[in-house]
Amino acid sequence: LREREESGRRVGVDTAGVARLKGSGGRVLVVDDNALQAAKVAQELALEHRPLIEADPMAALDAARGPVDLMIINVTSDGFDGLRLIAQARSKEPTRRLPILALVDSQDRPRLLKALELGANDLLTRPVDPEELSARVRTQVRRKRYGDFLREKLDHSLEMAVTDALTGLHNRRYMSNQLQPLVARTNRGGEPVAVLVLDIDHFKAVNDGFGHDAGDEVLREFSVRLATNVRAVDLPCRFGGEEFVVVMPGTTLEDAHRIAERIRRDVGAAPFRVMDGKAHLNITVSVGVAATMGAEDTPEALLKRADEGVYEAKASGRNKVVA
Ligand code: GH3
Ligand code: MG
Ligand code: MG
Ligand code: MG
Repeated sequence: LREREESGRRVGVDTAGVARLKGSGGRVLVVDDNALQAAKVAQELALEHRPLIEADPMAALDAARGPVDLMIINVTSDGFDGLRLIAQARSKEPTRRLPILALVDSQDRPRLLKALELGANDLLTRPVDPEELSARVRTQVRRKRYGDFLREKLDHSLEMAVTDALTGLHNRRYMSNQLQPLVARTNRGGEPVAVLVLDIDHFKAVNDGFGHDAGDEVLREFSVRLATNVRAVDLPCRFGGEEFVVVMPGTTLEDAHRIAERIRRDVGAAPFRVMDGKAHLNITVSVGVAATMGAEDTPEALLKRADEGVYEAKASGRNKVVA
């Protein structure tokens, strides 16, 4: 009875300090309603890891969505179905890839095999041998850490591949990838797509007069004003140099023109503060606007028309929007 009462409680063993000392400590969720067995396992783990005991499988599944590196699940419990818990953890994110050790009786071949079949990464047999526990847990925690590391690196690389390093806006590659399917959808009878091409006026004079770093600061501040003046659905990108593009899904030429005008005004409204306030520069921008026409339009043709707008704006005195 006492064991049952205890089992309902969640017992956290505070070993964060020890784990940090050793560097590689994992957060290990021990899912077991056998309180004595769970406490023994946790105590053993606490030498190197941060164990947490959970007697209830639903609460465990919930906890496993948090910062956990490994679950040890008792699959021989009378109180809950450990095999079912493995299946549930494997069936959806974010526990799909979470390492699982199944705690099982070595003679219980059917459950042992079932646990592996459902996706347990390894087994622990009862009674638990401390050295075996330590070795198997360490292997799983290492694997998990390395997997997390690779995934983070991959996410970062993917992000970098579509981001402009100077401004944090999307880059030209990303813009092209997004524009292609949008124009294709328009051609199948979908809503229109508009683009803006923006080119900062006399930008070379900024570099020549105040240095390349001041030029970079202008590009960053310009990006902020650009991004804050478009809608959430719009995609502001740095096309290269001092040239920017905004892709506007579901936008008519008239609406795009209005937004372009708003951007042009905001850029010219207040000087750009650069070099820690040592200089305040009046910046203007020329903008070309185009929207999809007919069913045969292409991203290249669309951008070319917007580019012609920029050329016209430059030729007629700059600081203008031309559709
Ligand atoms: P216009 O009004 O006709 O557009 O004149 P402009 O001076 O803006 O145009 P131009 O194409 O002659 O000059 C663009 C300059 O932008 C030249 C180039 O050195 C500079 N530039 C391109 N990329 C960067 C960058 O990343 N940082 C800085 N600081 N300057 C850049
Ligand atoms: Mg240019
Ligand atoms: Mg130019
Ligand atoms: Mg320019």
